[in-house]
Amino acid sequence: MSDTQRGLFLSLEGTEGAGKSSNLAWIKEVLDSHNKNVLLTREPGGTPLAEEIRELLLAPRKELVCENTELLLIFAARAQHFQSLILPTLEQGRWVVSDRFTDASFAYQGGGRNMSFDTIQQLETLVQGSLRPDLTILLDLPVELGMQRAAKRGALDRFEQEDLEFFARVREAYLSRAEQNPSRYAVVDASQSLASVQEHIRDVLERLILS
Ligand code: Z5A
Repeated sequence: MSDTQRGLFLSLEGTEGAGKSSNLAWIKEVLDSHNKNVLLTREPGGTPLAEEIRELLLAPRKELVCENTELLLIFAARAQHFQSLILPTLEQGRWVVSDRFTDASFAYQGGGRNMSFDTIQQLETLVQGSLRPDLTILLDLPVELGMQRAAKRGALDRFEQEDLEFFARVREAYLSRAEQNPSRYAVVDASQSLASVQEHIRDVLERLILS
């Protein structure tokens, strides 16, 4: 199927407490109101096997998780998600909105863990070929504010236990990817009220639909 027949692929990204969960349903609501047939999904996860890998990845554990192990588990989950859900859905002409995708690997493993961006890029090509999201919405906010918001949620997973410097590197990596890919990225100021954030997201989506 040619790219013009397939549905559009959107990803939603952000650092800790940026409000992805709070805005995902809103994105679907806006797209539904424009009669787009949308599948919401998430990473890591999205299929039964990939959700099992998610649990392995997020569970706090005594054993130190090696960086390569983490990266390969993330891409193993992504390979399953991409081949068995994302690609077939796009090929049916439906839209897919994923709560995180490969930009998160560049930001968390590349930025946060200081892993090689080249290695991540090789895995990206192995798993996705040349397919990239058509639009990536980055919810951006100061790390301290995001951590304050996230702290209200209770028990912390393995990533949420990282320190402020880790999340500062993650944010920097996201912003630098946005700068490198200005036509794909829409950066939304997530420090604003939820209503303002949603208004901005609606504008971004309506511009995409009308383009
Ligand atoms: N990870 C990775 O390392 N590499 C990868 O390639 C991928 C993922 C794909 C799980 O991701 C972890 O996987 C993630 C990176 C890693 N770890 N971290 N951190 P996840 O996306 O499932 O988990 P998450 O980052 O914790 O996201 P989340 O649960 O969707 O939460 P959120 O984006 O941080 O936002 P929220 O729960 O919607 O909002 C947090 C609180 O703020 C909540 O109380 C809201 O009511 C409040 N909120 C939200 N927006 C506002 C505004 N605008 N004003 C005031 N208050 C607000």
